[in-house]
Amino acid sequence: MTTQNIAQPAQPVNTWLDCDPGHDDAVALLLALYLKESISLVGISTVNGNAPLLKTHNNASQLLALYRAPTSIPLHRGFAHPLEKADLPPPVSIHGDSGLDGVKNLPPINHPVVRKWHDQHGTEGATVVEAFKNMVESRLNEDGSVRETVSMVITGPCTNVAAFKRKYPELYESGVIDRAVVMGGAFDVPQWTPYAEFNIATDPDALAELLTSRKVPVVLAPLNLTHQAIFDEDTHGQLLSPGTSWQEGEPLPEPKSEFRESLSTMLTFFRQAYIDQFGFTEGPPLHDPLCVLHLARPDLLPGRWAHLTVDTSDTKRNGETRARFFSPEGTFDEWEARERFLASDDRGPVSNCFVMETLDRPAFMQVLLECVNRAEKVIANTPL
Ligand SMILES: [Ca+2]
Repeated sequence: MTTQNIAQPAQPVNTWLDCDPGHDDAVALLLALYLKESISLVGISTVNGNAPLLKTHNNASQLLALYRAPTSIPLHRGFAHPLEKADLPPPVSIHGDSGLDGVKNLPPINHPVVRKWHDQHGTEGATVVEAFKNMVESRLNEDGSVRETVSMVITGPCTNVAAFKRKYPELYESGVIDRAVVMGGAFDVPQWTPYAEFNIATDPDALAELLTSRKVPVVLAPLNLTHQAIFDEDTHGQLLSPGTSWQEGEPLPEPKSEFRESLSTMLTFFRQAYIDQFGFTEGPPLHDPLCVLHLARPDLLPGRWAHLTVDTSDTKRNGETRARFFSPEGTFDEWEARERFLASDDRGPVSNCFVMETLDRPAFMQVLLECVNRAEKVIANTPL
């Protein structure tokens, strides 16, 4: 595959990745770093979710070292607890005790490069709100006009971004943040609680906060979509050893590099967790990377504009997402649908969310494998 097969937007989309790594967050981070012609990663933050904050922040630091991320990208520590509700127990069964179990060749937490990432912005936590403030203010002109926009990608609970919106609502809606792309929610499919998907169940009040905006749409990657993003055995064979012909039923090829072994063991752990936990045998769903893919290739992820609500009641339905759809299926950028969102006001129903519904899976797998190729080259030339 050549770079021509990956989208060539006029210029890369400024992107902030707010995550809780997490095996699928790890893949999202890989795409955000290596889809350089489409994505310009301006910042990263961590949040409580797949594991407690202490661990998700460790994992992010280790992954950034593994991927040889440019140290000019800031990594901020976010919130250790949801906005209002009590902590849910982390899903140890899916991601293991560390939140990122089973990954071979991950640089250890005491490695100097990992420590540098880890301690980059102090150890106090929740400084992320001020980081978002600076990120927005630095892109506003003195007269309040917008110099450049940033898309927020949220692949864990929405706590950090919602806390920013609560403290600085004018900055959240200043026009700098053009959308909040959220992995979460589900509609009539099995989920974490009988009613709610994990990210949203963890902090429903945070998503509810984002959904009150009339200026910043939420772009949602619900389970209905992400369960189409299966990392299958054929792709796994290509990941381990590109160009090798591999037939179903044969043992997977040997990894061509330590980096490919890292990713393979990461996704093998995730695959087994899905088998053990859900009886999901066709391969693990790569939920979080679809939020990054949306920014690079919105054409691969059509959906519909909707009015989304989330249940914040003190009942068993807490965290349940419900959508009323307003548009025919199309892509996020289609003019009429965007106008429908932008023209909405207090007099009637408001489309506050674009729900992504369908994935071009083969194209996504090609994008993923291309990012692996690119990262492998950089890693080979950049000793830790
Ligand atoms: Ca996640």
